Amino acid sequence: MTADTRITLVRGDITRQSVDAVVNAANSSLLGGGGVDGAIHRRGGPEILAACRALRASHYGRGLPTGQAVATTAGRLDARWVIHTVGPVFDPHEDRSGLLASCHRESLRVADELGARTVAFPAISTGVYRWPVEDAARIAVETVRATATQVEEVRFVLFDDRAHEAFAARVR
Ligand code: AR6
Repeated sequence: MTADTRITLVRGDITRQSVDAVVNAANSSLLGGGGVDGAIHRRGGPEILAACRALRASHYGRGLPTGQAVATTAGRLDARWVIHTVGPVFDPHEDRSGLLASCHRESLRVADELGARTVAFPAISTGVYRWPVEDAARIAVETVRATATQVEEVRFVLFDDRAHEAFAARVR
């Protein structure tokens, strides 16, 4: 981040945020799933899935690799773009924290390319992908702080109290 970047926290639903870009905790198929991904596609409507399918056909026939990020329209969300990134599945026997950091760094890089100034992130990998939320919060906040970006507000949108507390402990 730069001196002008603010990190803010909200407890709530990421699909209800008014921001330039919403980050999606996707999977490499880009074809939707449960959790945040399901919620974004449900509320954002079929335009997002159509854009994901087009991206698959043009660039990601083998899927979007873990740690990378790519943008589509935000459909009916109150945002201009959805930035899809693929978090790592937590593995207690292998340190994949570099990939989780990469999701945040790459999402901010894509946001900068788009000119997005406000970006909402969910707690990537902490649901279906089982990453312990306290550790994910540490990685997410440290990575945002270490990344040079033109984004003015990075808003972490946390779905439950535990995630909110984990992020609050890192941002305070
Ligand atoms: N707004 C904000 N946060 C949410 C919302 C919401 N509407 N819904 C869930 N969360 P997950 P992952 C929280 O499982 O672990 C999908 O099937 C949730 O409580 O969405 O990266 C994809 O297609 C948790 O803290 O993402 C992939 O297959 C966090 O968002 C896979 O899940 C992330 O949970 C990705 O797993």
